[in-house]
Amino acid sequence: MTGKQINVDDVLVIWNSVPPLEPTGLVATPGIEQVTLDWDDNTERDFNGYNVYRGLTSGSGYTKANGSLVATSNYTDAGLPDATYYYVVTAVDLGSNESGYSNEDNTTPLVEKARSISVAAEVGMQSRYTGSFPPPLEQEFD
Ligand SMILES: [Ca+2]
Ligand SMILES: [Ca+2]
Repeated sequence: MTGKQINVDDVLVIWNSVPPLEPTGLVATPGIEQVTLDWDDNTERDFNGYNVYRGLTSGSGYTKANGSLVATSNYTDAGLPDATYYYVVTAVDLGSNESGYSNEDNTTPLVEKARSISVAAEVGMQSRYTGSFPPPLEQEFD
C-alpha cells in the first residue's frame, strides 16, 4: 500500500466517524408466511446499506434478519412461522458505523392453511346465504 492510499483511508475513517441518521417511515405489510418491509431512503454520502432486525416483542430482543447489507430501502422477510413480528431497520455507512433503530412496525404474516379454510368457508356461506358476504374478508384473497 502506498502512502497516498493510507492517507485516503485516514480521510475515510474521519469521514465515517459519524453514523447515518436512523431510517424513517418503516411499514411492515403481511404476506403469505412473509412480511414485506419498506422505509424511506437514507441520503448520507457515505451510505452503504441497511440492516433489518426482527423480534417477537416490542422494543427489544431483535435479531438481524438479513445476511449481507440490504442495498435498497425495502426487504422481504420470507418463510416466517405464524407469529406477530416487530421490525426495525438501521442504516450503515462505508465505515461500518450503524445508525440507531428506525421506528418500529409490526405485523402478523398470513398462514396458507388458514387462508384455504377461509376460502372454503366463504364459498360455502355464499351458497347458503343470499345476502352479501362481509366485504373485509375479500381483501385477503388478492
Ligand atoms: Ca458516516
Ligand atoms: Ca423504500
